[in-house]
Amino acid sequence: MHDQFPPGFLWGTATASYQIEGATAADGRGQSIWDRFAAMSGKVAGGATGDPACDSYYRYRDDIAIMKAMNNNAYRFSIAWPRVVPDGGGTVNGTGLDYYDRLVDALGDAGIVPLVTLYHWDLPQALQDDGGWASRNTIDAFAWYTEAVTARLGDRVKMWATFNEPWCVSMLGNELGQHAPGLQDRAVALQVAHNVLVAHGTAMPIIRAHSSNCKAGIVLNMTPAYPAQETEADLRRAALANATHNEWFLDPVMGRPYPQIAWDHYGADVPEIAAGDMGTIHQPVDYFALNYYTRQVVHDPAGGDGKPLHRRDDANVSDRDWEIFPAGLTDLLTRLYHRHPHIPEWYVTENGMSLPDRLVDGRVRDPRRIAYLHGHFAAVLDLLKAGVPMKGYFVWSLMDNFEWAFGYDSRFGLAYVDFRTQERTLKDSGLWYGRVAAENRLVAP
Ligand code: IFM
Repeated sequence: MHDQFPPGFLWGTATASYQIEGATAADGRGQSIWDRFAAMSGKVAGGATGDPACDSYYRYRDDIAIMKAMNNNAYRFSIAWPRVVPDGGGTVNGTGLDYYDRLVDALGDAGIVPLVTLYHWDLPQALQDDGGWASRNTIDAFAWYTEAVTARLGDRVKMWATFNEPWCVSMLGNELGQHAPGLQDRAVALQVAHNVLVAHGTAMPIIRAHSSNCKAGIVLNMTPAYPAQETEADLRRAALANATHNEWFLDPVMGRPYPQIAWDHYGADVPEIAAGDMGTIHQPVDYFALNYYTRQVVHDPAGGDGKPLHRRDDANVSDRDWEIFPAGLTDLLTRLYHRHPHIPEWYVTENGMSLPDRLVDGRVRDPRRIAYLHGHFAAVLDLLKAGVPMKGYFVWSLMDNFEWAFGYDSRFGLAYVDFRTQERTLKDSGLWYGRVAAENRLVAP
């Protein structure tokens, strides 16, 4: 049937440790760069921090109950490095690992496949004090941490991602200063980006050594750039935006050099590349994992009215001002699949919409989120028709959580969280998603 997904399709949600766990001082956890950053005045809306977030360190069974209520068969979460190696590179904290042991076992009991991300932004502060990702010592520390995690969980976890969204790790945190560690230095940001990719390549064989027959890869966030007009200037601008935001991270993973147009654009800020780095980065991946939310529409300010356009004025947008554009998902993955047809499995590892949800009489009506997801699931059906081997979809997010610099004001969850009581309530979108997952087909909104 045309609205049916293939048997075995993974339907899940995604979260990240700092965004949901809380318990930032429990059981020997060390400080992360997000603890430090959030404590600084003016960095996070409302002065919010990741404590207690959704208190998932203690309430993970409630979280799994929500997954079950949505008939999910998969869950993507991340591990907090400072729980496992509190000072980044030294002693492994077995008690911190115990938490993930319990979580993985409970997911197994519930019949839910875990996809574990090793790094979703909570770098141990001790490593940042030593230069952070701009220092190559952090690559070694990441290898050590990967070893500890995969040796403990590799028998049960068979899907691994090294990093979530290296663009955010490097550029948002070190060039734009909007995320931890809050630096504004392009040269540092580009060195961070390079070292993160080297750390990815270094970690891949370690994962495989401890987790036989696993699937391993990296999660990239891509925001495809479209020219505002088909002028030469706008087309060039779009090519540059695609190169800096998307291809800079994908190309080396796929064995290509950094895109020349971006390399030229960055001039003296380009990273130092040690002998052998590009080979290290280029490890075979078992899947392609894309986080897709929106597109960017770019315009050369010199070629028109003098202002850069980030979206069309008439665009349909979320409360974060992100244009809703499911066709971008189809365009992007079709193009990428033709370029990398050897990759056997393709996933959307994040997609979702922030809305100013309200709980009224025990119910959250969020038809716009349902329409958003419906549009993007339909895009996946189009991809399947076009022959792209789509294998699963992880909605961002399981529940409302700590949305980084936006604190708790930006709600992405399929479950509403009352942050005063920690009560979780499935939104209309979560109920609808439960039907999609149960029937494995695109249910009408
Ligand atoms: O909340 C984030 C997540 O941590 C990474 N991807 C985008 C989400 C929404 O902003």
